[in-house]
Order: sequence, then C-alpha cells, then structure tokens
Amino acid sequence: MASAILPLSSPSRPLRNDLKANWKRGTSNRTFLRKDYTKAKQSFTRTRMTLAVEVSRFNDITMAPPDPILGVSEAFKADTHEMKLNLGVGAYRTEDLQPYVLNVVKKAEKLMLERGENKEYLPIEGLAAFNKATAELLFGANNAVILQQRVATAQGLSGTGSLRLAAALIERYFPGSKVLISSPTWGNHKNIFNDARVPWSEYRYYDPKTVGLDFDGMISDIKAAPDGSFVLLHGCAHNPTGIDPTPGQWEKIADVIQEKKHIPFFDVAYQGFASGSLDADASSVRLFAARGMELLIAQSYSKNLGLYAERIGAINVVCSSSDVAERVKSQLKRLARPMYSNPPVHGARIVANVVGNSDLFDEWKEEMQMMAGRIKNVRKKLYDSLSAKDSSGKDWSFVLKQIGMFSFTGLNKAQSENMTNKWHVYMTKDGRISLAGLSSAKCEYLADAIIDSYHNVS
Ligand code: PLA
Repeated sequence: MASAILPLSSPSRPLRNDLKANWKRGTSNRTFLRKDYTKAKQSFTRTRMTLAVEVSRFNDITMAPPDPILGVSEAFKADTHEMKLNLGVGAYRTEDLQPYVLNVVKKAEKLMLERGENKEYLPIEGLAAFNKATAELLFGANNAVILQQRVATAQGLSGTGSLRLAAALIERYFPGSKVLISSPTWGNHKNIFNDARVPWSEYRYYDPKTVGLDFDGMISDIKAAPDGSFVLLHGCAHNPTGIDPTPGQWEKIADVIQEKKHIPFFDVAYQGFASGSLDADASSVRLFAARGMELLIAQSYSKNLGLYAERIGAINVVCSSSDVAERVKSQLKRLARPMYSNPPVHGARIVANVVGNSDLFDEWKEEMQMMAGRIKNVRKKLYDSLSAKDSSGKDWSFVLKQIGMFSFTGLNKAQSENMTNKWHVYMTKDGRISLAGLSSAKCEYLADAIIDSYHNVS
C-alpha cells in the first residue's frame, strides 16, 4: 500500500519566523507569549503525527456501482430536460408527478401530536399496537393463526429490514438451507440473502415468449429443489413482471411446497396497492395459512400508506403452535438487538392509528383505491397510445394484463438505455417501468419512446 509523509514536519519556515519574531517583540496586535509559541508548536507536532500515516487505510476499497433502482433517481435529478420522466423507483406520484402524503397519514400524525406522545425506546420487537394491527391486516382478525396465537410478529425496518431479519433467522437456525427466488425478482432480494450468507437459487417464473408466467417451469424447479428449502413468493403484484399466479395456480404451488416440505416465505410489499383491496391482495398468504402450513411473511407500508421514508414493516412467522411462536419471537428479538437495537416509533404509530380507527381505516381504503385507480388509468392510456401509434401489428396487450405499479416492457438493456439517453425516460435496465411515476399527460410521449426503442434499437 502506498504511504506518504507530508512535508509538514514542523511549522513552516515563514510561519516559524513569524511566531518567533512576535514572541521576541512581545508586542503585536495581541500579546504573543512563550506559552502561545509552545502550544502552536505542539499542535503542529500533533498534526504531523496524524498526517504521517499511509494515504488511506481504505485505499483498497473500490467504487461501488450505483444501485440499479435507487441510482436511477440520482441520474434523473441531474437531467434538466423538460420531458424527463422518472419511472425507475416504485414510488407513487400524483398526476402532477409530485410525491403524495396520504390524508389519513396527516390525520393520524395530528392525533399523535395532540396526544403528545413521548420518544422513549420501543421494545425490541416494536410497538405492540402496530404488531397486532399488522398481523390482523395480513391474515384477517378472525384467522385461526391469530386466534391460536401462532404468529410471531416483529416490527421491522420496512420490507427490506424485515426480509433481512428473516434471512438472519434462516442463516442461524437453518444453516445451509437454500432460498428459492423467482427469475426475475426484485433486485435487492439477492443482495439481502448474499449479505446474510444464505444460499439461494432461482426458479423459472417469467416466460418472454408468452410474456406470462412459466408455470410448468416454476413447478418443476420447486420440485427439483432439496426438501425443506425456503420458497420466496411475491404475495401480490410480482416485481418486476406484474404477473401473478391465478388462484388455481396458487393452490398447485401450495401442493408442491407441502409435498416437498418446503417453507413458503412471502414478500408482501404491495398489499392493497395491487387491486385496491387489502383482503384480495392477501389471499395468497391466507390460502397457505389455511392449510395449516408454517410460513414467513415480510410486510411493508412504503407503498400502501406511502410511508417510504418511515421504514415501517414487519416480519411474521406462522408456527405450528403458540409455544413455538413465542420462542421464534424471542430469537427474532435476539437477532434484532445487535443489528439496530429497536425499531423507529413514528411510522408504527401512524399504522396503528390508521388501522385502529374505523373512520381512518375506511378513508385509507378509499385513498388506496384512488392510487391503484390512477395507476390503472395510465396503464390503459399507455396501452391505447402504444396500439394507436405502432403500425407494426405488435400486440401490446401484456401491458394491460400486468398488475401493480410496474410494467415489464420486454425492452432489453440497449433499448432501455435508448429510453434514457435519447428520450430522458429513466427506468431500470431490465426493462421495468414504474407506472406510478407516469401522468396521463405523458403517456403519448412514453409510447413514442417505447416504440422507437423497441423497433429501432436491437
Ligand atoms: N419487496 C419488494 C418486492 C419490493 O418491490 C420492495 C420495494 C421492497 C420489498 C422493499 O421496500 P421497503 O423496504 O421500502 O418496504 N421496491 C421498490 C423500491 C419500490 C426499492 O427498490 O427499494 C422498487 O422500486 O422496486
């Protein structure tokens, strides 16, 4: 490693002379005493000690690549073109393409302020009222798993932090067990399991030929995995494809997982945001729970309550008995304590207030339908524009069939780069666009960009 001693071995000569002259003269603007000179000299000696080390102990650290999703927003900010569009990160925007804070969130915060709640630490497992509300929202309050107290719930740092906590649990208590993830999946899944040192492999999911689900491939890959693997499933609105199994297919997936003694692991990041209904979007999870299976479910309130930066979510582990659930919860706490000690309180209180107050809860459902509805509208408008403008006869109907906030356009890397470089449309390089960042006014422009990139770039 390169090292260098900087030439500052003592006060520089002109400064040294200056100090001495001042001391001899005894008079200057301020009286300069011998002790001042000694102090200055000592301070320079200290500087020398500090600087006389290698250039940097971190010199061998290379530059990390920008994040494939969050890095897109950074590039977008730097662009000054008036038609620029940020369709990278999945964050809801209004028709004016502004961030949106839900009215129910503002009302809940007002209530919280009026009550003058304190800022004490939460317990390691989080806010009790939140944990109760979140599990009930997921399973339904009268679900057997809730009534029999078979769910270990811990508040997590949104969806990502909750997945990470579950990954730590797998690493500690199922060492060597594999997690099966869909191909493709949300990019951060691989990072999460890599960092937790949990081995993973992919199962087939997306079929580019049909622009639909490769159901047979998915089933045979889940069958081929070692017994007792974890199978990561997107509860609804699969990211990035927007393609979900049908209810009948979910039953078959559950059959195979049961046969193989696998453990289902759901990532529920879009409950209520996909269809506009909280219950409909939780039906996959409830189907598995109704079979009496043990399963893991990570939840996020980033999208459905717009609480992106509050980092509020949960990890739920459904166990075969309340006794096991209690032990699992104690271990989740043990894993969380050295990682972040205890979770933040603000978002947890918002969720608990919204879910726990019937008026706010109803209003939330309306706002969620409004957000889901706006996305459905731009999806339809984009499809209409693509169909009207493209004379090649290409079938764009997949755009309409996909659900949730994304559309998986099928554009390859070079075509996606053309979208950004030529059209100022920022998106991930896998061809995914977030329709939550699109306005009706920009649908035609986006259609032009997609048609150009699809037909003129290979
Ligand atoms: N799981 C899935 C499937 C997701 O799409 C996301 C977010 C998360 C979990 C985690 O979100 P959270 O930690 O904020 O709760 N995916 C976003 C944002 C919306 C991101 O990449 O962080 C996306 O653009 O894909």
